[in-house]
Amino acid sequence: MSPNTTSPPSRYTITAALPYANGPIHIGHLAGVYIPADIYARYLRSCQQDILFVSGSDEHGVPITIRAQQEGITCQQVVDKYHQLNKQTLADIGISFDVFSRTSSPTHHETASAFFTTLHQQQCLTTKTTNQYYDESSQQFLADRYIYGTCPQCSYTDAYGDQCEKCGNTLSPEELIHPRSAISGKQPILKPTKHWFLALDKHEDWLKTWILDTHTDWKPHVYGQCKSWLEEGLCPRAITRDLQWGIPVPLAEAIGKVLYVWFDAPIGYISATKEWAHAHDRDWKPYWQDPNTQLVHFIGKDNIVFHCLIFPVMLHAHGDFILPKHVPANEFMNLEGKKISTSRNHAVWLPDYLKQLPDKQDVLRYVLCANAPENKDSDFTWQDFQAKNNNELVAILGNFVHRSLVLIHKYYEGKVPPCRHIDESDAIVIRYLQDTPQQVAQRIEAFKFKEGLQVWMDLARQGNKYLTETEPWHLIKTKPERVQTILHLATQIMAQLAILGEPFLPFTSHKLAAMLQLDTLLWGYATRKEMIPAGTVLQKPVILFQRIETDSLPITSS
Ligand code: B3M
Ligand code: ZN
Repeated sequence: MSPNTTSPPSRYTITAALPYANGPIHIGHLAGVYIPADIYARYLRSCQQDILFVSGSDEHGVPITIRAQQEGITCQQVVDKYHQLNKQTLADIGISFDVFSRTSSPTHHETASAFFTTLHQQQCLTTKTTNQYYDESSQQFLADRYIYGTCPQCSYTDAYGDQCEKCGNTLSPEELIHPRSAISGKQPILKPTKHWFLALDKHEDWLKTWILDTHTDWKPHVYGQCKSWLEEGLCPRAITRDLQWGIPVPLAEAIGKVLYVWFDAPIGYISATKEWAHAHDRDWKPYWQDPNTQLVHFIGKDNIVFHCLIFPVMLHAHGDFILPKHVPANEFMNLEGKKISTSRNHAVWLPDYLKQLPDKQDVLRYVLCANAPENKDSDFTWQDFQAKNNNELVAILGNFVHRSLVLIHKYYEGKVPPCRHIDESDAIVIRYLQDTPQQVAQRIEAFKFKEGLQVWMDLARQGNKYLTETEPWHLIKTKPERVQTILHLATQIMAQLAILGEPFLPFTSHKLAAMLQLDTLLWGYATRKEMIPAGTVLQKPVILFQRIETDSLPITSS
């Protein structure tokens, strides 16, 4: 159901996965999470719904400590650097967060600590003592990634404690032959350590009903992954770690231990909401506690278990929180036929893109949405990027807008002509204008952004076809009244393209709206018969998209 602009607004809390602050954003993150989340948020905003779009940097966890070690700087320096960079580049590509916070913030530390304390007091946690590797020379327990050794399967000598990169075998550290510490290079000893666990097994029953019975509307791959986890049976999950970087476990007996990054990170959505509310003199609670609020998590498929099972268990066990309504996780986007890999630098990094192809934010947004990995993995290639730019954005959208504006300036000095007598070809266009807002809205509400974008682009196609078939340039002498109607309707098509295109290509929509003197991009306005009244003086056309030649394309390192 499309949000009805006359009824009171519905409330939505929209979250986008918190990017790790240990590296820049790449196109896989954008296509999988940030672009779809932004389309959804912008659309609902344009429908005047009460929405809050939150994200922030995920600043804890072992990868950050490893990056700090590699770069010879502190963990805080690592997260400061990448938090700033990611916050800036996401803003530069037009991701319209209401708040982009970070998990090192004091509010987050307090919120996550208090969350743990509540679960502990309500006896939702269990404890267990196990033997784990400990580096005596540096006096610390070693995370799996901090232990190297010989793979028992293929004898590779530099396998990690959680996986052998040579044969792909998943490992636990005790299986490694000749384990060594990545910190000192020495052989670690096994030492007992106590940890706190979230008893997922106790929540299996309601999770099964909640997901398998009431969320049959989730995407098949999301539902399928949940189903297989649930069928395998859930076990208690450790939510504490022996690590020096993170949020200290708020218990006297847990000195030197921190909360597991995947425990604190999703709470980051709540902390960010609190910070936003504080800054805007609003109440954070309705966004997380009012059962009428729709909580929607945008994530990549590797995060499904955390957002569909573990975080809901945390919220439910804590009490007072709503659970996610939708988790429209995406699959992965590959690059030139190969998996994106940050360690092998096989990626298109957002800061590089913005530098090398300035002012082409919407081209990237268009290509990533048109090719989004919504239900299966997809592939990004520079050739396809170029083709979509030249054959669709330039040849269809840009061309239609340019032709229409040039004709209006040529024949009417830029003044929108009135609509006169309507014949069959005009009636087709009018019907198209009546249908399209609802057609695009339905796709966006069903998280079918790719299809929504296509329906939108079809409107520009329809506009081109209309001009080509009616040939106003041949009628101007003989049937000037026909030309008035045609260019009046072409103007309305442009206006609708601006309004309905805003969630997808916001930079372009604003440029187009300026040319049309259109001062609102509210969705409801697109259903008006006359979005741009006759007599409005339009600006001279500016070029919306430039052709991209092969030699100006960046080469992907691989
Ligand atoms: N930091 C991002 C990732 O897995 C991870 C998401 C946290 S969302 C609470 O790539
Ligand atoms: Zn191996």
